[in-house]
Amino acid sequence: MRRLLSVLLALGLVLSFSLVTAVPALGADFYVPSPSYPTISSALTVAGLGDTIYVAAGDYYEDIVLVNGASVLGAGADVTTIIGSGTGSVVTADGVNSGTVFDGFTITGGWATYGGGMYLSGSSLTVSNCIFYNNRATNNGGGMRLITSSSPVVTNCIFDTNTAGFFGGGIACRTNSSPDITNCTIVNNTATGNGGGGIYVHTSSPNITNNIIAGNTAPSGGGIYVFSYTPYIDYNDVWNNTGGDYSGCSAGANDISSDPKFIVGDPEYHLDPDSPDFLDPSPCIDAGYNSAPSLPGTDYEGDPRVFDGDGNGTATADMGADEYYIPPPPTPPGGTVGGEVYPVDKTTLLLPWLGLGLVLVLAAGGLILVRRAGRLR
Ligand SMILES: [Ca+2]
Ligand SMILES: [Ca+2]
Repeated sequence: MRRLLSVLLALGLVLSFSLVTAVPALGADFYVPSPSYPTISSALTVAGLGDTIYVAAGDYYEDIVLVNGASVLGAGADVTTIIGSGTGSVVTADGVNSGTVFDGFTITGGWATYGGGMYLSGSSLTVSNCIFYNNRATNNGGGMRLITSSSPVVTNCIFDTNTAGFFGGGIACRTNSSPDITNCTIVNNTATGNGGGGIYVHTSSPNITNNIIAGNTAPSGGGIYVFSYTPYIDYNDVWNNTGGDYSGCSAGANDISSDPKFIVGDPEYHLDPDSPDFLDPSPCIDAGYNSAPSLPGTDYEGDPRVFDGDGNGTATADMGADEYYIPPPPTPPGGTVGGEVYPVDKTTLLLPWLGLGLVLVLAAGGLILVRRAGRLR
């Protein structure tokens, strides 16, 4: 009887183990492209809560629909591009909650009535380190449109050369959508029909902090256009927007309006430090707010944020997607350099002496043998 019980118990254990292993693990990783998942969309059809889709560098010709809880991570906006079909939004998020991350892509080629690059409805995910370039909306939200209580974190993103027929060339926030728009570079976007070349706000209260909003165009409020509500606006550089920098709102107490001095011809809008003399650096270096809502811990290329870019001894966040960063000099090999003591690699120092010691021991041993041999003769 006892033996029978043991067998049954063992069988039960095997069965329960089989059942456990048959269920896909929560938090699975998917890789695109791969034989099973050649496109991002093919991975999104099976991914769910807690999963992560890793997308390798390359160009992907598709429109994608995000799913709640499945993060989609590109290899970086400079090498991973989603090129939309031109018949709708490139990226759609409907009911995608916080905890979901969309990061590291260039989004281009979108053409939709609303939200050419990205369309968010009731979605509050994190959108970070992305470039929205050359997307179009015939109505509003050329780069991105948010509606129905969408309050995502939008950080370290570049909105460049997106257009809308009416409102919000770069971003349109509507119907209780209150995102944190922090450390973004919003440039050269256009709203042709009405307001908000850079950002359009309607019945929403976004936090707009540490951004560069420059060179955008609209008939009214070329930089930021607010139809109603009072968004939090501070520590931005809002400059040279055709149709006015602000409409329906005022500049934040710490906003500036100066040429951000990007490195000329750089599509990723790095801030020019005017090195090596630093006489006329970008005014956005160390001009941001360290307590900005959802301040990212790095910039869009992975440089640490916050960094003391002006060398005054106080580390302060920059405005825009780039943080000006000087990597530390490589650590020299052990020893004393220029009066500063660096950590000494004891092994490197001891090795030559060990070698010399071995030679001496062998020489002494040889000498003894020769002497002994001499005595024996
Ligand atoms: Ca800084
Ligand atoms: Ca940087």
